[in-house]
Amino acid sequence: MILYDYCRSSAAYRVRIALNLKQLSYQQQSVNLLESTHTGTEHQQRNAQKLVPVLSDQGVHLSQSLAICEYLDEAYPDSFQLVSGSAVERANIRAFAQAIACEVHPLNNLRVLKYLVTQLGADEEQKMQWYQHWINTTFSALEEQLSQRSNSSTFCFSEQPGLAEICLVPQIFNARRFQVDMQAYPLLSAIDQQCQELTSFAKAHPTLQPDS
Ligand SMILES: N[C@@H](CCC(=O)N[C@@H](CS)C(=O)NCC(=O)O)C(=O)O
Repeated sequence: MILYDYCRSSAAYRVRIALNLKQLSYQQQSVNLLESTHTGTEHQQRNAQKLVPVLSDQGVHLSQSLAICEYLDEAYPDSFQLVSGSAVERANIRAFAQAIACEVHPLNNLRVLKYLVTQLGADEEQKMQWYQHWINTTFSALEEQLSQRSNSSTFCFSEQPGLAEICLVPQIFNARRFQVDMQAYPLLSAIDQQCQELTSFAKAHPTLQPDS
């Protein structure tokens, strides 16, 4: 497998964690977002959306990090399952993951931030305000959701991490980069801390990637 990756891409970070949790070996090929390598024709042929990550497996290019994670569970069912439990538990895991991947991340993506600055004239402070606003909106809801759990499991929903933490940990990394006060989110922070202690998460950290 080849992962077309970029160290600080949170969507690619998700897939690195997923591959590590499933103990699937992969090569990494860097697509440098800061040098706009993702907008070139070579990467466009892998993904018409010109985004990372792309996973190449069995001669096919797969895009969209959540679809890739679900693919990995389906194509490699004998390895660790990223979405597991009853139908209700699986729906809860997917909902948590999507709250981050579909509600926060698209609003704070590089191209959106660039558009705010270059087309709409936002300054650095306004860009930061925008970023923090959308993180805080969803993190407040997720913190509240976790505080209402009937059991206080180590991870979001159980004693093992999965798709929910795969989305949460990279988003917290980004939140810290953009100076979001994570003290407001003790439950999310505690889960992040637990994840950092696991090799699968630690190895996927942006600072440890070949292109970092
Ligand atoms: N929903 C997509 C998001 C992919 C995405 O937005 N990737 C970002 C990096 S985290 C990217 O390639 N950004 C390039 C840009 O904004 O120009 C996924 O989950 O894979």
